[in-house]
Amino acid sequence: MPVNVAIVGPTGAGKTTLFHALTRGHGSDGVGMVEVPDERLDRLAAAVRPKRVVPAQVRLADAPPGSRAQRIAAAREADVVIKVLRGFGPDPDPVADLEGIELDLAVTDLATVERRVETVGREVRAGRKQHAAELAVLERAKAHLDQGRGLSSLALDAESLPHLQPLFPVSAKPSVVIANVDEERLPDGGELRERVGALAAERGWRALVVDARLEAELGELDADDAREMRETYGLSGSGLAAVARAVWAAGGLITFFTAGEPEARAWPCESGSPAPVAAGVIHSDFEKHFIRAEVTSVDELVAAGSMEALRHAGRLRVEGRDYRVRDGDVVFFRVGR
Ligand SMILES: Nc1nc2c(ncn2[C@@H]2O[C@H](COP(=O)(O)OP(=O)(O)OP(=O)(O)O)[C@@H](O)[C@H]2O)c(=O)[nH]1
Ligand SMILES: [Mg+2]
Repeated sequence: MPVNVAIVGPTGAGKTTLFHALTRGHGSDGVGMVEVPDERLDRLAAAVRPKRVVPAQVRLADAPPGSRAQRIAAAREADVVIKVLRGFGPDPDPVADLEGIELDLAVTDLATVERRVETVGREVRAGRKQHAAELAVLERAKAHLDQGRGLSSLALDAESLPHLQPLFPVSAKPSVVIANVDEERLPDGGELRERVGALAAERGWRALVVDARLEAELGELDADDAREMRETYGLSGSGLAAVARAVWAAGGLITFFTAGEPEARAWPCESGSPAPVAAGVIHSDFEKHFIRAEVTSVDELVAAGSMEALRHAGRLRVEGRDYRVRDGDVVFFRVGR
């Protein structure tokens, strides 16, 4: 299952421009794959010299044209939402843009929460007191949403959270905020970045300043020309790479690697997954037929040159089904048939 990412934002904020830049023009019908750059994979590949190198990918959906309901549905299905704000053109007000998106999503969640309040309220009035705590949490959420505020800024403790999660609130989705600026505001977006950054931080989100149109153009150049061009704008790295990494982090994913002769590859995995579940990311049969995992780190593998060399030296750790795969592990899964 790839990680699903949806782009939302006001009309003309540059959503489609960013979509094309991130998918390098390969997206069709508003859906495309985005590679997540990872220097560890680059180092692995340089050491192992496999035939193919496959970075982790996320599936990106552009905001569909047409109805609001469709756009909300796309955001609801996503694991991570990219919120694009207009920071170019006449009178840009990215803070208002972000508040506008938030209001839109809050209104959606309000409808869901209100229906739930009615149902649970009936239960409580009928004397089923075990629902009282749930009702209290729902009422708090409702009051918060009523002010046009999304649920990501509502502080909830570990006991309250489970009462809202089954409603899949779209205003609480992990998000990455992109202030899409024009060239004059590069490299850092100035005070615009500060205001957007503060608002995003209150909600637990990362905010990035990107010139989507420039990034799309840079994507057409070869690496050296792109670097030179970036330097003239004071940019230190690819804005698109930064977006991909921020999405990855927002999704709460860790990365493990496989490194064989045909292929070195980065794989996504939910933090805390047991080894058989991680194996299942590669192939569903691998979970069922899992025998053991042979594990090392990127640094050890780079030093040794191959999994084989480590195996011969007896330096691969052997782990069983209770092992929880960690970020940066390089794994060889032994599977039966
Ligand atoms: N100056 C500048 N213009 C941009 C930038 N990003 C997008 N644009 C322009 O803004 C216009 C709208 O961009 P789109 O990418 O189509 O915006 P959108 O958010 O997809 O718009 P809708 O799908 O209609 O809601 C286009 O003319 C873009 O070329 C940018 O970073 N700087
Ligand atoms: Mg568009």
